[in-house]
Amino acid sequence: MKSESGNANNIAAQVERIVAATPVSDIHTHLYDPAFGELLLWGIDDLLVYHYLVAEGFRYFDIPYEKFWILSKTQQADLIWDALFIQNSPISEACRGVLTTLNLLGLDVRKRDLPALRKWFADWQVEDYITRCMELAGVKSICMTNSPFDDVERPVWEKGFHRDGRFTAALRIDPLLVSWAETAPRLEKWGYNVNETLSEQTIKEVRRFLSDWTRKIQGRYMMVSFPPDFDFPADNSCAQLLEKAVLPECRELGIPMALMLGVKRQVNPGLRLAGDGIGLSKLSALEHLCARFPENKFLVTVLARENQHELCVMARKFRNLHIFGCWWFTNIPYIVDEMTRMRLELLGLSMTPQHSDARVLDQLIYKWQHSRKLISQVLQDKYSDLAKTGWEVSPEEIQRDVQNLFGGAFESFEKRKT
Ligand code: FIX
Ligand code: ZN
Repeated sequence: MKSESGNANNIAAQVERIVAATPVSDIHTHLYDPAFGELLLWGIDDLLVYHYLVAEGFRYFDIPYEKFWILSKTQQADLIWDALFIQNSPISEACRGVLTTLNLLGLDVRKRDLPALRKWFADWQVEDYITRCMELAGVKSICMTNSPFDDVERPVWEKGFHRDGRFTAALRIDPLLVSWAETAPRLEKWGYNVNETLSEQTIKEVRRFLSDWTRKIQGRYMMVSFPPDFDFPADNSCAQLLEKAVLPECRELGIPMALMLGVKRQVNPGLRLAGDGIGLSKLSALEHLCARFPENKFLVTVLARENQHELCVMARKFRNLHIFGCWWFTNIPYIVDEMTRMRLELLGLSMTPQHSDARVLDQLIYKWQHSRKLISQVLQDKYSDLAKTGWEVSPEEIQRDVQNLFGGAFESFEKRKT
């Protein structure tokens, strides 16, 4: 007969093996199909100038912001490398991530030799490198963030291209909801008969815009990020457009609406992309949306740690709410561990614990390596708690559960009729 600790070791090893080997669908990234050319970032310099590292670099730099921004990418990367890896040990999650990535790519990080790293990357072709990164990260599909409001991205869609089947799309509509006054004239220019007042005609045309673009990109969901003060219901264009155009169109197309709540854009504009902050969201707005639109599906992540518990409880009340990912400032081991435990304890397996939010292809490697380790540890604890009651999970059951966490639960949510 096996001892109790022998069984526990066995389960732990099985969970570790299964979590490491199960491919994941990454449901939110800022990566692009290679057809978008320069928009797909990769390589050591892009890893180093990631906005997470820019923000950390400025804790040490003493040059003015503008002096940094006029430097070339290589020069910026040199400064960040020196401040965050050479002058100080690279302990932060974003720094450690660069090293995990390099290490798993088979590079010797001990040498601290940036020119040699650059040489190694220069030998890759992007198509091969995508395959290598996805293999190492165990990622089977990458959902992009696609904005018709991006002047570099839009023409690529308009011209058309042969899709890489590993990349799926999501329609990002922040400007439409967050700054309607500036966005209306753009829609008008693109042939939609709208004006600033939200007349019936305008609503109809906004819906046509959403439908055209969702179909063009084959969007899996529409998405928006909102500041902490987002409210619903409310007497403003954002709430009106959401209620009258966006949600009805999501219903019509049968796709979820993703809400990313709690980002305070540009609290420090000098930092550019690195200058966004955080605030506590008013989740009663989400509660109203879930209750009032049971036929809409909401895919939600919140930025503030202090909002996480309330969000989990809300997902217990509304099955049209699917929570996902440890977004941005919460994607650090300390908080991922806490959030993953809390979500599993409150929701079981009916959620998607992580997305990568990768902006640079190679980041898939570290983001998934780090997340897998944490998710595996939490699952091991949970299954071993079950084992204490006599309930033993089989490898097939573990596999099923992990598949759900790594994209299966999200797919069921997508398919579910409301
Ligand atoms: O709004 C978003 O999708 C955010 O993830 C980004 O805007 C943010 O800059 C980011 O990269 C966070 O990880
Ligand atoms: Zn994002």
